[in-house]
Amino acid sequence: MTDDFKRELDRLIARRRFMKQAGAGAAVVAFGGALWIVSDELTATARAETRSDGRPRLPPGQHVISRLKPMGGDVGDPNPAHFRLRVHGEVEHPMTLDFHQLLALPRVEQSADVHCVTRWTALGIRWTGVRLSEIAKRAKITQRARHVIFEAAHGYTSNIPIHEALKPNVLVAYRIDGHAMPRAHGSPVRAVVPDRYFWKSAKWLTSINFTQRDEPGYWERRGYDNNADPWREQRTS
Ligand SMILES: Nc1nc2c(c(=O)[nH]1)N[C@H]1C(S)=C(S)[C@@H](COP(=O)(O)O)O[C@H]1N2
Ligand SMILES: [Mo]
Repeated sequence: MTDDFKRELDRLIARRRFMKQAGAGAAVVAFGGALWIVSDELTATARAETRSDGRPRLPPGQHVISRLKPMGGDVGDPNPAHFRLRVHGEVEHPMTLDFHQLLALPRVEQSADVHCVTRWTALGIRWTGVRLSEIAKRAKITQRARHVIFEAAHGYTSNIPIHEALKPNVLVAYRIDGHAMPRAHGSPVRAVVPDRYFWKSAKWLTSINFTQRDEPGYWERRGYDNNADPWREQRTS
């Protein structure tokens, strides 16, 4: 089986599973020639669930869809052989990792929900990658590091405070749901910050800058909220 075929098969199986849980209140939406399912029942269920931090699983104003939707952006070079990740700024050991060096770092596989500011949420996406905290430890961030700026292809950036960046659920990810990162979702490597709206999760990641001062990113300079906490509905500023 080719990778594409396996991916398509997994997608069909996942859709079937989602359809079974979605119940009567399911609607099918077409987007760019593909299908997504929106489920009132799964939305209600996720709203009733409680996370370990006491928050409801589903942030206010969100509805559950069957899987990630590619949201576009200025696509970067997907070739892992060309990949370099520069780690710089407030670090004692600046470094540049190629794809193999990134893969050699302690790997975690964990599922996380994704909340897009356009009001869809995808539950339980399985991400594989390296914790940002692991990279911070290896680069030896200094006491002055207060913010993380993700830098991506064609000048896209996003910013998060250091306490958010060092949470164990924040990843530099290279696989989604057991498959290599698809091009539309940031191949070969993207950031994943599950507890912020998804625009903070820079795709086609090229560098990580630890800074003393905050540097509002691409969307933050265009009217989106600097903090972007979905549970406080920090959508626009
Ligand atoms: N490099 C880069 N990363 C990016 C973007 C972008 O335009 N360029 N868009 C952001 C926005 S607005 C969203 S909603 C998510 C979408 O990720 P997805 O396409 O995997 O769903 O990626 C974020 N990361
Ligand atoms: Mo977005």
